This record gives sequence, structure tokens and C-alpha cells, in this order.
Amino acid sequence: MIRETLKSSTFSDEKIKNLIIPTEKVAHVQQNNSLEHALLVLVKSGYTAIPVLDKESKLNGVISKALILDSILGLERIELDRLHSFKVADVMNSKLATMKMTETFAKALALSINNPFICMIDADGAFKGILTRSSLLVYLNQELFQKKK
Ligand code: 2BA
Repeated sequence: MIRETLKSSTFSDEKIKNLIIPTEKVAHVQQNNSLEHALLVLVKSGYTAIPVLDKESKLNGVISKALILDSILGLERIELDRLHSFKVADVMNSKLATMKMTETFAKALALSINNPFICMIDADGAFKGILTRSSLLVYLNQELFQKKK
């Protein structure tokens, strides 16, 4: 029974909709921000990787501390000046896990195996927030082991 519910529930369903961290609570940067700005946001927020959005809140990619550090490594030293001269668009990864709100919990769980977070989009491709691996696990734990049957 639980298996069937998890398999068919979509993120439009009230029950699991609130697992999504909404856009306004997601730390993010824009493509034309400098790498220095992105590094500040990453360090201050404490996250390893965050989404890159445009001004219309459409998803462009993901930027991480590792991508930034890799981009400033010279042959023999760290080239700090690249933090000013490079933009987020120059080093971001445009491959990222996305899902529509009409897709299922089962798909999110499968995607979360290789992705710490999944970006949720609506039918028009507008960013709606993120679904983290931990929120999926919390929900699963509750449904499987903490609910009175
Ligand atoms: P990471 O930054 O690598 O974080 C891994 C896990 O460490 C998080 O798992 C969370 O359990 C914990 N953690 C890290 N920074 C935290 C903080 N500032 N406050 C509280 N807990 C923190 P998840 O919660 O499953 O998040 C998975 C990934 O989703 C994170 O990986 C990060 O890349 C992204 N993320 C989560 N919340 C975000 C937000 N509000 N804005 C932007 N990105 C977020």
C-alpha cells in the first residue's frame, strides 16, 4: 500500500508538496555574477553547490565550491584574480537534475541517488524550488517506520 502511494504520488499532491524548499529560501546566484560573489554566497550559506538562475527565475545550471576552486588553479599557484575576471556562466555546470511538479516521488528518490538536490520546475520551465536528498529520506523514514498502520 505504502509502496503504491509512493510510486504514484506527484509533487502537485498536497501531502508531499511541502517537501520542496521554495525559491525564496534557496540560496542561488545568477550567470553574470562574478566568481567572487558566488564563492561568498557558497561560503556564507554553508552549501557545497547551489543553483544558477536568470532574472526570470529560469534555471541555468549549478555552481559549486569545487568548480570555482578548480577554475582558479594555475599551474603553480592559485590565481585569485580569476575570481574577478570570470563569471559564473564561465564555470557553472549546465547539467543538473530537474523534475516537473507532475512527476512522482519514486522518480525523485531514484534521481536523489546521484544528486544531493533536484531542481523542481513547472510546466513552463520556471524554477519552483529544490528537493533535497535529506527531505526525501525524512519523508520515507516517517512513512515506513514512524506511521501507525
Ligand atoms: P550540501 O551543501 O553538500 O549539504 C549536504 C548536507 O549537509 C545537507 O543535505 C544538509 O543535511 C547539511 N547541510 C549543509 N549545509 C547546511 C546548512 N547551511 N544548514 C543546514 N544543513 C546543512 P540536504 O539538506 O539533503 O541538501 C542537499 C544539497 O542541497 C546540499 O548539499 C546543497 O547543495 C543543496 N541545498 C540544500 N538546501 C539548500 C538551500 N536552502 N539553498 C541552496 N541549496 C541548498
